[in-house]
Amino acid sequence: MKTSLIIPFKNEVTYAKVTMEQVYSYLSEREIDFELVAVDDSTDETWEILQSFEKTHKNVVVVKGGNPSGYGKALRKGFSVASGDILIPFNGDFCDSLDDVMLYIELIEKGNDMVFGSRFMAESKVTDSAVAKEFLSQLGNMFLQLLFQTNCSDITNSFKAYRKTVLDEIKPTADGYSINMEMALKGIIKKYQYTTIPVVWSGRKHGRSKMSIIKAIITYLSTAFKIRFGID
Ligand SMILES: Nc1nc2c(ncn2[C@@H]2O[C@H](COP(=O)(O)OP(=O)(O)OP(=O)(O)O)[C@@H](O)[C@H]2O)c(=O)[nH]1
Ligand SMILES: [Mg+2]
Repeated sequence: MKTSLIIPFKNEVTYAKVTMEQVYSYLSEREIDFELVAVDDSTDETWEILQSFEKTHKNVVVVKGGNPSGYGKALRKGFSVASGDILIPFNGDFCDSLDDVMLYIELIEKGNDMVFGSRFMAESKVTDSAVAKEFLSQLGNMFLQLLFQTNCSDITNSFKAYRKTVLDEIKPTADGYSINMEMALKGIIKKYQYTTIPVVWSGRKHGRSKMSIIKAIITYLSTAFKIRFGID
């Protein structure tokens, strides 16, 4: 099966080259059938870095996101141009693990429709996280577990794998970060086969977060209730 990694970038001038190079060489060395889809909404030099990477590498697609920009819009744009059978959002600030990408691919190939990575399992390895943000995230995810009766302890994590056919059926609509929970929760409700594994996650070391916590909490809560009670 071919795997597309969808990598969103917004003003990640310190990460763009490093992330693309490391992901590309890791997957090439393992002879994975893959493509990298970078979706950019930057006002710094990130776009130029990505374009020059695209010119010198096979199986790399670099596209612009939406106007106005949004994380969810960027992922949807990436999904729409991706040619893989497995779609994996992978953060441009390189907080996710490539070894976990390999596990995701294996688990989808073994028959799962979706694979969720959790930062909150006993075997998860989380470093450099902002304590307050991690606490709120864990609390919010416990609430989601109860509301949706799922054993996934990290619904809001972006780093998951989906069969393309699942996302074609779900047709996510969120423009912001809540797209991650939208896809997972709608997939759970539609009874797709999924499994959750502990992941290795390390927080941003350069640049700035693009997420506003207050805005995210409000959007996450309203998205969760709408999905739970079928309001569209
Ligand atoms: N294309 C695009 N990418 C975005 C947008 N918003 C965020 N991103 C990227 O999505 C990824 C995740 O965003 P982050 O800002 O790291 O969010 P976060 O992980 O919650 O915040 P940190 O903990 O500070 O890393 C990064 O690679 C961003 O550059 C957007 O509107 N458009
Ligand atoms: Mg980040």
